[in-house]
Order: sequence, then structure tokens, then C-alpha cells
Amino acid sequence: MEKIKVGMVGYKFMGKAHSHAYRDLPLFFPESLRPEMKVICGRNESEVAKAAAQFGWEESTTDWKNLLEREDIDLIDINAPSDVHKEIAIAAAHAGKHIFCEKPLALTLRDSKEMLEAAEAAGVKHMVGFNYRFAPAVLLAKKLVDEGRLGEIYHFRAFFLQDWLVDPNFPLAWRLQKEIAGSGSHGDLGAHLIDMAHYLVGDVAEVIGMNETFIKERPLPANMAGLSASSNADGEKGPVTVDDATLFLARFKNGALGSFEATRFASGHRSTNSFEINGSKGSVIFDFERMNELQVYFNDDKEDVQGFRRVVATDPAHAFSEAWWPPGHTIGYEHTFIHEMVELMDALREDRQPVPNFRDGVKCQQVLEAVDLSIEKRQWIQISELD
Ligand code: SOE
Repeated sequence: MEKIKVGMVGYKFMGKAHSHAYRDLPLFFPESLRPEMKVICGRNESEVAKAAAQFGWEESTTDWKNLLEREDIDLIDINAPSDVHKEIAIAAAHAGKHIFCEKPLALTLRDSKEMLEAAEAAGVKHMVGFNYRFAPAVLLAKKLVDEGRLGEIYHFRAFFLQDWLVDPNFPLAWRLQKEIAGSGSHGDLGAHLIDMAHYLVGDVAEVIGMNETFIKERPLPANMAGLSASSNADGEKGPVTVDDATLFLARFKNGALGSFEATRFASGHRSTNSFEINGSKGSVIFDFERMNELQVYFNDDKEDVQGFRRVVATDPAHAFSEAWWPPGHTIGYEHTFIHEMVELMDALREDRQPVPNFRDGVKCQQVLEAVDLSIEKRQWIQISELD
């Protein structure tokens, strides 16, 4: 079986999720191209060496540029913070490397377009990490929409609710600094909702939004480890320069209406990533915290049994089920990353662009930026204004 030699930049939460995907993919998808975990890269030499040993990478380095010079690297996986996505992706494209980049693609729409242009000019494959598309229950929703089984789509409502920032003593992590993260809940969580809307319903025509930063300053980080971090609560504070919550309304080009909510201040919601689609023939509800299930409702059910019912998307009729377990044996968050890497490996073998790719990343960035502009101008913004 052909191998795809991977160099990865980033080793924390997403680095672990991607490493797991590369390691387990051959076990469950033996027909796919096999990822070879060559080099993992991170700023802290001892930490990234530890990650290499723990995750199963052959080598570790602190200089991402030397990944690009190596003949034995085919694919660059970028899951470091958003402020380095553009520089690394464009350099990787120029070096003729295929690219997987975590979401959001870039800090700005302009940067994301430059990344797409560089990747297309170089003729390399490029993928963006909207992993929730790859939950079998989401793929079932996609099938129902595409087969017309929900009829004409009237509504798409989605919310991504977390609560890891409710504590005012949580330190000023990189996700709270605009120059590193680009935005707060909007680009981190809202990006997933926007991509899901594009995937399931279609293009957005216009948006209007609102946002808030509830806690304006936070203790400077004593040390950071992913989303949970220690801080010197009585120490020096710094300004939060991103949104804590962003909500927006959208009108789709096909006439459907959308409502979107992303927040890290929804106490009690650890990671409620949910959408509902209402159509002329029925509805579906997906809730990531019950990610194997899709609630479905069909208007033509007999009157005495009409109501939402729960489908557990683990049967042979459902996507990816043949790779896993017998019906009813469920899978988890980490398996969505394996599925997205299967798509990448298949695209590389079939010499086609994977989906979602940088074009989808640019489309997402366009809506993110249109919402920001609508907030600034306090008016509806046409997506076409940002072409
Ligand atoms: C943090 O908010 C985060 O890790 C996001 O960055 C991920 O994209 C999401 O899948 C889970 O929450």
C-alpha cells in the first residue's frame, strides 16, 4: 500500500486528534493510503519531543521550515494557532507539499484567498479541518436533504455552546487574543456552523450579526495547556480582544432563513454543537453531544405516530459503518478526524481535491467577515460585497 509521509505543525489538542487519526486510519480503513508519521513540529523542544514519543512520530523538530526542505515529506498538516496558518500553508504550497489546515483557515478573508491561490498555483491538494461534516449522523442529514426527503428547506438554526470561559480567572489564552486567533467564538465555533450551513443548505446571501465580550480583561497566563490553563488570578491582567459570543441571522440564496449562535459563556454546555433543519416535508435535529444520533421527523408519517424519532446512524445504511462495529456500537469525536483523513487519503489517490478544501475555507471566511462588517455598520451585509 502506498504511503503518504506526513509532517505536522502543532502538537496540542488538534495535534493529538490528528495523530490519533493517522495512527488508527490503517487499522479501520486498510484499503486507504497509509499515513506515515514522519515529523511533528512545535515551539517547545521538550514538549514536542514528548508528544512525538507519546503519539508515535518518528522525529520532532522546532523548525517547521525544515519539513518543507525534506524530500521524504508529502503532506504538511497545520494545526498550530491561526496566526501561522497562512505563512506555513503558502510556504508548503511553494515547496510542492499537499496541505491539511485546521479551521478557521486564516485570520482574514484576504489571507485565506492568498492561501487558496498559492495552493492552486502549486497544483497541490488542500483540505480544511471541518471535521463535524464527517459524523455519520451529519452525513445522514446531508443524504436526506440532497435526496429531497425534507423537501424545500425553510430554516437552518445552529448553535455551538461552550462554557470554558465563564470563570473570570481563566487566563488570557491565545484564543482570546485577536492577533493570534483572529476572533473568539466567531471564528472558532461559528466557523463550524457556517461550514455546516454551506454543506447542508447552500450559499448565504446576506447576514446581520451582534457580538459581546462579557469579560474585558483576564489574568496573563502563567502557563497554558490547551483550553484548561493555570493563571495567577491576582497577577497582571491583559485585555480580551475577541468576542466571547457572536450571534447572527442569515438569508440563504435559496430563500431559507438561518440563525447562528456561538458562545463560550453558555454555563452547563461543555460543547453543544447542534443544528436543526426544517423543510416542507420534514425536519432533522443533530446534537454533537449525542453525535451518533439524528432526530428525524417526516410530515407523511401516519397521524397517530407523527413525531421526531431517533435514528442511531451505525447501521450498514450509514456512512463509514462498514469500517467500525456492528449496528448500535457507537463511535466518538476522534473518529470524525479519522473520517476526514480517509477523505484526504482518497483524494490523494484519486488525484482530486478533497472536500472540504481551501475553497470552502474561503467561503467560510467570507461569511465570518461579512458578519463582522454587519456588526460594525449595524446593517445587513450582502456576502457579494466581500467578493
Ligand atoms: C475550542 O473551542 C474547540 O476545540 C474548537 O477549536 C474545535 O474546533 C471544536 O471542535 C471543539 O472546541
